[in-house]
Amino acid sequence: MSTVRIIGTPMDYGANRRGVDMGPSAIRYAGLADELEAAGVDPVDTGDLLVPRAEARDPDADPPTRGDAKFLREIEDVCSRLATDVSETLADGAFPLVLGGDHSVAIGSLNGSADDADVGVIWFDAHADLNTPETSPSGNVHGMPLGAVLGRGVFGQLEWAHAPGVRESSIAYVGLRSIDDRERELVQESEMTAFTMADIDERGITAVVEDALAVATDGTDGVHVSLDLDWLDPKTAPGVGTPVRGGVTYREAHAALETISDRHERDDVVRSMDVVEVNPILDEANETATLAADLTASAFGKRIL
Ligand code: B3U
Ligand code: MN
Ligand code: MN
Repeated sequence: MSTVRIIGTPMDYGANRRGVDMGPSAIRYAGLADELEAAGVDPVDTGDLLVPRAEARDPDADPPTRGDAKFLREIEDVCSRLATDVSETLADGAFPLVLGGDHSVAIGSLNGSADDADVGVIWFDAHADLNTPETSPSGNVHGMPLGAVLGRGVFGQLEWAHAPGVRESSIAYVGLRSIDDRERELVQESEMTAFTMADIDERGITAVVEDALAVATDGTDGVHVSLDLDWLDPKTAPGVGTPVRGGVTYREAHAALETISDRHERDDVVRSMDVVEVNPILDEANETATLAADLTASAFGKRIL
């Protein structure tokens, strides 16, 4: 039985409002470990990474190049430690499952996963998360994790952020529907593959995810799956920081993650995963965290029969 190491990262420094720091607790409370056992894997919870309190921060401490990314120093601190945990988990032969936190935690998980490997990425998200401090309209780092790992803009000088083992051509977005104007150009000019909600409408979720898997596995040592809960429609997942209408349904989301686990069962392709942006403060009866736990179980092979 494979071991899945759960690494909680209760950080909300990259988000525009508080609450996603409670995501790891909410997902655990929703029964993640039991769900994973039902999926046939052995979950080992290593607890939460220590995230420094915002009050402890010196607002003048950031060098000027970081001025347009809020809390970058704190995010560096957390993501550097997370990267170490993820790469050590892989070295131990276990599977790192990172619970966010806002999506900036993916800078840490991808740096860890791609520490010693070429890693493809499947990015389930309403957003492209490709900004840099230079292009961001908000300064929120949760809109920048892919810009960071690709070393775009100022991130090219930040070793903790840039992950050379992640190549643009090995990244596939699934379900994009909210992109800034500047970001749209960046996506179009890039070598990334972008499947929007329109592609899902037209071709069906399974065909789209199979194509995304083809992109992320081609010439790589494995795939990192990044699941932002705002990928789903807010009717299904109301407890997220930045809801955007028109997302995937409950059934489409399960079908997507089942497609991933079917492929994984055949070829052992998935090496790491994060589940991010669950905000229990904005939720109803922990619905979104429960969904996050269910979807994660589907990704690890839980089936109805
Ligand atoms: N693209 C916008 C909004 C955003 C990105 N990711 C989330 N929101 N969750 C930005 O601020 O970069
Ligand atoms: Mn995101
Ligand atoms: Mn998002």
